[in-house]
Amino acid sequence: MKRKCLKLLMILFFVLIILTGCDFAQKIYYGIFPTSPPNDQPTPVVLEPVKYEVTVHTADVLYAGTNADVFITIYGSEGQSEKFQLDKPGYNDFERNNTDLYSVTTPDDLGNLSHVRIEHNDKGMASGWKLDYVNVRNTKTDMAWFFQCKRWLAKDEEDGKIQRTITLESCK
Ligand SMILES: [Ca+2]
Repeated sequence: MKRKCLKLLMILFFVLIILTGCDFAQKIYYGIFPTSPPNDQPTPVVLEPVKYEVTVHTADVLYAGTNADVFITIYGSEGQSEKFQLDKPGYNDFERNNTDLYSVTTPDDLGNLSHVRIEHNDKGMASGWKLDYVNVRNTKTDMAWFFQCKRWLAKDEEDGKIQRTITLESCK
């Protein structure tokens, strides 16, 4: 009985010292009763969706417009987007000398953009398309990247390609 009391008193004594913030007592206490090991589980990745504003300008030359379906994939230092179709329902997209605005959302920020891949599916009559430029703006940071092309995406023009990879310096 006496021993139990003594133990209890000692514990109370330590608790009191700890509560009063004595370093030495805390060291002894944690020496006897080590705290649980640190939680080494990785912190979960928090995704922050980012909306990109995509501006597409079709060149001002004869037959530059297209009725084919147009797609874009955006590449950056932090990853790439899915392949988005650029289409406004009930609107005739990609006509000669038109500037068309689209909005796409990625699950996370793509970082510093390096290039875009733009392509169409050759659908419809005279589907060749002459693309002037694509501008992509991160609406969260307001950073923008200008991708100049000034080339045909047409099976019967230039090299016959209907997809182009546009960097900040070239359109291939
Ligand atoms: Ca449309």
